[in-house]
Amino acid sequence: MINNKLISVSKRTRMTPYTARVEAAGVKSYMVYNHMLLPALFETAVDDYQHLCEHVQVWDVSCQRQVEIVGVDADRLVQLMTPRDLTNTQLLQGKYSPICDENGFILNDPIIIKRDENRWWISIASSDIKLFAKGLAVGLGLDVSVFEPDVFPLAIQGPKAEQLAARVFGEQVKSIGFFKGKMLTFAGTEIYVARSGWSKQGGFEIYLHEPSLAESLWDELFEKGRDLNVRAGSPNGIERVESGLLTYGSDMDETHTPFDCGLHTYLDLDADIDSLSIAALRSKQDLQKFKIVGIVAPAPLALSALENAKGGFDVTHHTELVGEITSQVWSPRYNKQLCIAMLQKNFLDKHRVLDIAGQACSIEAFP
Ligand code: THG
Repeated sequence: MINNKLISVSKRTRMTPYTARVEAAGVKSYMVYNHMLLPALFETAVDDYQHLCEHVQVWDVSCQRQVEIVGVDADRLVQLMTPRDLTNTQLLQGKYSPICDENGFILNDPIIIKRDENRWWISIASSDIKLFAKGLAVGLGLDVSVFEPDVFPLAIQGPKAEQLAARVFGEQVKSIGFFKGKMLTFAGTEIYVARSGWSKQGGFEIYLHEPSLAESLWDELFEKGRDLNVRAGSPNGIERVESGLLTYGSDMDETHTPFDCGLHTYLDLDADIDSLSIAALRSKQDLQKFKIVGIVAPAPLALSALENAKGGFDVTHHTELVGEITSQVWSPRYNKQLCIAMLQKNFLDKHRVLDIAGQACSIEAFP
């Protein structure tokens, strides 16, 4: 809702094979991610958060769309898109890998999964990477197909997620390592299941490629999870800020480099790889104008007066604009207001505290 007005839904605001179940579970709001509905709220943000941290939830994250790249030049094209070295990726392993343009700016921060030899899934955040991949493939004359397959990820997240996944897919789920995966059987169909998900409460993502099984998969998770207090949920804003998970399009966008976003650890600048952004990133000059930080306030911050035209909150030092707050939550775990902010590096080189809306706030490393 924007000023009490609803957003209209059309075919472009794509539904998912789980939408009927999500509706029946009492979803209260959606957001749009990769041109698809993403449930946003079931009870209240705090109830959803507490339940996620104690029990197990099933999330319709179909909007984590896959861009499939397959063909003899697939390895080459995928490596061109990311400065993270994919050379030694194991079959069914995923790697969190920024996608960057020729100047080193971030276009997306997906998980890149090796599905087979010369066959990859790029599990994207919300930006149109399929078009970028197609443009590169056409421009360079590469022998690949680039398309969005009918894959509808369902996440199981929370401290009881492993127990629930084991009841549905068998004990083998327990031997899946972090960001690794296995092909596991449901209703006679082999499905790619990985230990991943956009929370730090633990869990799995089921990359269902057979939409006709969506409702029976959902129902079985709820039947077998009844005594585990399973509920429908969704990526939770409070949990993800406490956990230091960034969201592309809000916390960062194509005006930032991986250095600005604290994603240096996911670059392999010394690797012998052919990647579009690697020369620019290696030069490093002028590639860090900002730094993503946490801002911690002892009491709730009255930010509304600072809201800018893009929905962020301007941060000023005396009267000078030094950056913006991109996400903010009241944290039940720390009993403090936690914000994610993109601040000018020049300012941070000199200051560790800020006055925001009349409160002295500390600036913390993030995540
Ligand atoms: N799962 C899948 N696809 C996705 C997401 C996901 N696509 C969209 C979005 N999330 C992509 N962005 C992220 C950001 C962070 C993580 C995963 C995807 C993440 N990071 C861990 C961390 O920061 O601690 C681990 C990173 C690592 O060590 O490799 O999990 O959630 N399928």
